[in-house]
Amino acid sequence: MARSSLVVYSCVVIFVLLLLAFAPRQPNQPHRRLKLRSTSDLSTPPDRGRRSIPFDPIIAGIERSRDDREWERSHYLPDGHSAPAMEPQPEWEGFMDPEDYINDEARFNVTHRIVELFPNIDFSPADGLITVDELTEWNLRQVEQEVMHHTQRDMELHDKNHDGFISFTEYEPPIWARRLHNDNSSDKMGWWQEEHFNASDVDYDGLLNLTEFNDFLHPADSSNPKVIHWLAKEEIRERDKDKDGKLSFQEYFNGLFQSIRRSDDVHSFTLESETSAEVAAKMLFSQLDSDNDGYLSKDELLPVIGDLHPSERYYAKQQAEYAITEADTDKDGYLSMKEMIENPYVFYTAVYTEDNHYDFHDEFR
Ligand SMILES: *[C@@H]1O[C@H](CO)[C@@H](O)[C@H](O)[C@H]1NC(C)=O
Ligand SMILES: *[C@@H]1O[C@H](CO)[C@@H](O)[C@H](O)[C@H]1NC(C)=O
Ligand SMILES: *[C@@H]1O[C@H](CO)[C@@H](O)[C@H](O)[C@H]1NC(C)=O
Ligand SMILES: *[C@@H]1O[C@H](CO)[C@@H](O)[C@H](O)[C@H]1NC(C)=O
Ligand SMILES: [Ca+2]
Ligand SMILES: [Ca+2]
Repeated sequence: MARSSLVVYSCVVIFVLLLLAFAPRQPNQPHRRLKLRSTSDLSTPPDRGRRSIPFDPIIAGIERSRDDREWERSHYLPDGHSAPAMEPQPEWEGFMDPEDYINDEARFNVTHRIVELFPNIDFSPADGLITVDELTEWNLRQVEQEVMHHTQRDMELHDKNHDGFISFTEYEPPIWARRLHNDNSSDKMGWWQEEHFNASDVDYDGLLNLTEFNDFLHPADSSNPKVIHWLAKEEIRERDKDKDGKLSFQEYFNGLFQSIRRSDDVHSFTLESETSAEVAAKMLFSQLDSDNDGYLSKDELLPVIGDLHPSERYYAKQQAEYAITEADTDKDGYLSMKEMIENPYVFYTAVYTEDNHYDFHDEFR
């Protein structure tokens, strides 16, 4: 008797524990611990394992200084060059673990932070409501600062003679790219090769300054037309099986078409059947083939370069749209300050993973 009730009791306990473990996640969960994003691994190819864009510049600053310390530890900095010192010592520097600072509500009060940041995001127009475009601009500014900071560090690493410029001989491609370059097949990857370097060199002086080097590392975000043209040429080179310098419909269909990512989903038919995929592909092909010669040239690919290589703006907008759907309680399409304050974890713990998919950190310590 006693034993069977013990069994029943144990089953109930296990059942409740399972329920708790698999309970639906609630974005509004109070007392959720804020986490810093993990250090990005700079040696992986671009576009893999993207981090979310930091919403709050204070948190971005903490992460940056933590990443810098880790970076200094893992790279040898010659003749006493150290990373540039941070601006005036911020408050969180006094904490052993900066994560404790952002979780110390008396010091880092998320409500106060939202009240403080709101007017900087709500600027066009400043009407007390945040639109997708306003939040996209905000996200973009945050991520551009982060990207430029990484470029600066990369520059220190590659600029062997410390003249503030990168020459092609100074530049060493990442390890994963070097392996592809050593491949003897005729379609060697063009990334990080001399042509890519030259395209980034706006003033043809054979050296890349910080802006040019940033374009070199992030061609899709470049405003330099030479870089965008190089990207288009590289797209052709990768798919051009018969090496005639342009893409036939088959060359475009087997690869390039599938890689196009757009908000007005050109692939919406493709799930239905093979035939309609081909119809959708043909429609886009004839739109792009502006001289109607039945082939796509480098210039004809320019309109879809942004869809083949999503820019930071693309991700900034995606993250803005996501945040607004999550926090827009009254469903008017805008964020009010009240909605943001009531849904702080949408902004403070969302972690971006690939392909429109967001997760919430749900660690409770
Ligand atoms: C954070 O600020 C809000 C608004 O001023 C306040 O109600 C709340 O008590 C603060 N939290 C803490 C832990 O101080
Ligand atoms: C590539 O070519 C070089 C010289 O042309 C040769 O030494 C090397 O072994 C080749 N590598 C491979 C993987 O075929
Ligand atoms: C890159 O430009 C340099 C001159 O700055 C030139 O000597 C070199 O041939 C160019 N390389 C390519 C692959 O275009
Ligand atoms: C790099 O050079 C380009 C072209 O000369 C210039 O427009 C840009 O402002 C320079 N960037 C920096 C950081 O000096
Ligand atoms: Ca061809
Ligand atoms: Ca709203």
